[in-house]
Amino acid sequence: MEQLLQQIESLKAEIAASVASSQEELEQFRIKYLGTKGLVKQIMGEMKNVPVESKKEFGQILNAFKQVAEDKLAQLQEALGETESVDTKQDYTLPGDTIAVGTRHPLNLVRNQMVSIFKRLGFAVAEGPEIEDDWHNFGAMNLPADHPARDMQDTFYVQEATDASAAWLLRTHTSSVQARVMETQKPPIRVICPGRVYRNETISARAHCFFHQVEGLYIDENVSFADLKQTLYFFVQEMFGKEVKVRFRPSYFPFTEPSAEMDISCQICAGKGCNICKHTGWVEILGSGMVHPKVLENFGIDPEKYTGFAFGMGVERIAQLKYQVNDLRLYSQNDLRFLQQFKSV
Ligand code: 2NM
Repeated sequence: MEQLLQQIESLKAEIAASVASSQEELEQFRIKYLGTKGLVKQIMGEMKNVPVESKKEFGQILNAFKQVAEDKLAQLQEALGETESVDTKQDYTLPGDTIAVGTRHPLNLVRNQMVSIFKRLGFAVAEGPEIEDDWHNFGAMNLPADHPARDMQDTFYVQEATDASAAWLLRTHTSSVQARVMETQKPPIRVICPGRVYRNETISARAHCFFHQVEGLYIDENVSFADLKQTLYFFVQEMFGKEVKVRFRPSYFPFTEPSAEMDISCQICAGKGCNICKHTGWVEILGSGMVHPKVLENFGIDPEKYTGFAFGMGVERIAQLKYQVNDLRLYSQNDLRFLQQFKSV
């Protein structure tokens, strides 16, 4: 009995001096003192050898001993929990977890920029269907029935017809949207039409069966070719910077007269000569002209009273010059190594 009391006292001292610097050490402490084969249980087993008159007193001593072990376990657990949480879980000075954010498609970035420049000049935005009838895509645009653009080789027909004017097709330019604007609105008209267009081309680095356009149309009294030039000059300066040089070359489109194409100084080599500009220092970026009187007449707009200019350009081309994209296919392959380079929103 005396021996047992001494053992309890020394174990209490041992418990008081115990430390646990990890969950493992804490568990070892629990097993040693409070486990099913632990010291507390072992000493409680000695109860049967204690004389009857001492049982009550010894029982109290044992309970107090067990309490000491349990209190210490709780204390060690709390201490360990606190240090652990400070180290990892609740350190508010740690940097936050990064969330993967998507990127805008380069064609959308450039399209948005183009649209916002023309909006500042007072242009409204119009959109229309990608499946069109022959009239809105070709007929109204002064493309004669035998024009090569109408050929199966160039145009995707959704539904052919013996009478060409009854055919359905994938629009080959967004002029079809401008046709719908002229059909429903009276001058003054000032719109841009961004959108996807389709042409039956073999896919390569330089050609694709679909691409994106922004076309513009401005009809009012006294709209001149000088207005056309100044509008487009403003656009490229906003798009590429004040240093950009421009030149206009005479051209031909069935829906404009006169017609012109506009070149800008090469944005890749600054005019020194490279593959993109074929060593000329100039790159073509758009077609334009004064709206053909027949086109105006098709929509009941009097060409004696009103004049207009129109232009069309490819978003892929502008994006190529801005981001040096040398293969058109990159725009539609969804390769994340390409797309993730465009971080701006
Ligand atoms: C171009 C080039 C020149 C154009 C003409 C018209 C409309 F509707 F007024 F007839 N819309 N777009 C046009 C003119 C488009 O793209 C190269």
